[in-house]
Amino acid sequence: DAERRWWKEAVVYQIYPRSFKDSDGDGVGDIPGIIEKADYLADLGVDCVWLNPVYKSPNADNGYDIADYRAIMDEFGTMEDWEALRDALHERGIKLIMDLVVNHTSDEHAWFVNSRASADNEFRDYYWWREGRDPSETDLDPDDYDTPETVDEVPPNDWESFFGGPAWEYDEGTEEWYLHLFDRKQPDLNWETEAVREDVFEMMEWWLEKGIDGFRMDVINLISKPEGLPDTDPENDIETIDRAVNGPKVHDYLGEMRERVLDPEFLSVGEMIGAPMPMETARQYTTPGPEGDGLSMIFHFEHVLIDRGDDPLELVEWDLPDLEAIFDRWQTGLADEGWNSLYFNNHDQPRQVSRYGNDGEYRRKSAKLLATLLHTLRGTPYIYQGEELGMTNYPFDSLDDFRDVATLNPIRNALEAGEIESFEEVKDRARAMSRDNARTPMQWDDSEYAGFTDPESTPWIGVNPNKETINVEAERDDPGSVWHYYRDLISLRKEHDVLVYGDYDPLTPEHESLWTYTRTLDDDSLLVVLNFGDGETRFEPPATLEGAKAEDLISNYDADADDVAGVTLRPWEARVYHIL
Ligand code: TEU
Repeated sequence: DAERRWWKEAVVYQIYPRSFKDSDGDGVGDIPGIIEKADYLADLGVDCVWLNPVYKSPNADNGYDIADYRAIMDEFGTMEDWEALRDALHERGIKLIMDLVVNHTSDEHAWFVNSRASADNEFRDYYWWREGRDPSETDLDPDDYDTPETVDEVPPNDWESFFGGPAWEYDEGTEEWYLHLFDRKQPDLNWETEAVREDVFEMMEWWLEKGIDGFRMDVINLISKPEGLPDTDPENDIETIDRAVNGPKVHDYLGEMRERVLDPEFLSVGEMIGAPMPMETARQYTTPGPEGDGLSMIFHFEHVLIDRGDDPLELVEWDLPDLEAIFDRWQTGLADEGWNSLYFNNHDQPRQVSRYGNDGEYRRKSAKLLATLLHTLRGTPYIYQGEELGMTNYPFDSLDDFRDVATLNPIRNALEAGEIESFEEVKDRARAMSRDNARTPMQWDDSEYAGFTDPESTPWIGVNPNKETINVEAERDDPGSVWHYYRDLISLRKEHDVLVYGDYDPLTPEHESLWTYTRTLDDDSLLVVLNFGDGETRFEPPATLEGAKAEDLISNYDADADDVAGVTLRPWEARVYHIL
């Protein structure tokens, strides 16, 4: 049996402070706003909060561009506010993990300001500075880059930023280029430099001493870059992402971090972009030290890339067996070593009910089915703010409605390059995939700005008009709501060890609308039956369970079976049987 850990038993609630609750009427959420809602979190029953970045930042990427790791962003409050939040959560028995963004900093961080000041200062090697190349030695065209006219060179390699455009920026002061895998205002730190690692570890210790319970580590599998920074190789399908992920020294760096600052009692969850990831690599990241890197768990991307193509504006079709196969691979792959995280939503993903469910007629049913899945698989469930209300995607109508660089940059580039003529051409796709879907304000009530901010102010991004019906107040008043269902699921995990530690065995992996499985721990076993779709589906239990005495643990329809028998499932029906 797996070793017991609080973070295996926990349900984590993710807060995107900019969009959670504004306490001072400037249209931007803040830390005092979160404190006002601490009782809300306790009522829901969550065990831990993951706070998106609240550090000092010019906000080129909403706080993922950090200018000072030990200061709080003015818009969000002060360090005293942060300490009060920590205490408010801890007093309610809720742990707190912070976002650790150390693949890159802001270009306004003192390290980078110093680094770019001259070619020979002690901070130069904190970042990736390289000379440009002679265009004749490459396939690259100098006209594609933002350099002064007199500079006839192309970047050190052909990598592209994940937000569109080149991953290198020319610096006129020192006539070299710096690497930025994300926005140009997010230069990549050079982890080969020992002082960088030292500074990062000290900063982590500083926060841990302030009493936090762990970290969510932003794109942590990007910190080691491949030797020589080789070009991509499109002929062999090797793109920037393939060059950049899981580099040769990533396990060394994480091993050092584990020895220096991590402790198995902390929740450490590494965000690992790129997919698919070899299961061997996943196990190495999540196996306790010294055999493994000692992270508690990782966020992989396979299931959230299921509808994405190679082009940033391409959406592709998928079906249930594809989705289940991804989860089955991870459930099986980390069954004996490592641990899974379970999520469909976060601040980078469209709303789950609009993407994997049905946000029309079956919004509530499908929201509950998806919740049932994530809370009954083996791993630690993550709830993203508003998910517990069944919040949906936003009806974006024009380019002006978006705020996110990851949506805006590729569309602007495509318009500029003449690849598309108008926004209308990509509107449906942008609507379906934009990260801004997750970032519209939390819907607390049905008032003008959903109780997120003062009616006199202007929220930084639009409030979803469906706040009229989808909001905390309405959900809490209705015992049949999505909110109550989440609360029930969270408390079930506390009552049934099998939900946390039990083995997972899929029963219908090829079925186009059924996803069914058992969870088993010693003599205790559960049967989970999910009908993924708007139609009815017949479920016949396997011979081993046929006729077994059972009780319904939870369901999104009225169900009261006393044994396991064939049943016609209604649209988006989810049932969890406890086998007696
Ligand atoms: O995201 C990593 C990341 O690359 C994707 O989730 C990204 O949002 C997507 O590919 C763009 O379409 C992390 C953070 O979660 C994200 O908010 C930051 O923007 C990013 O790192 C850079 O720090």
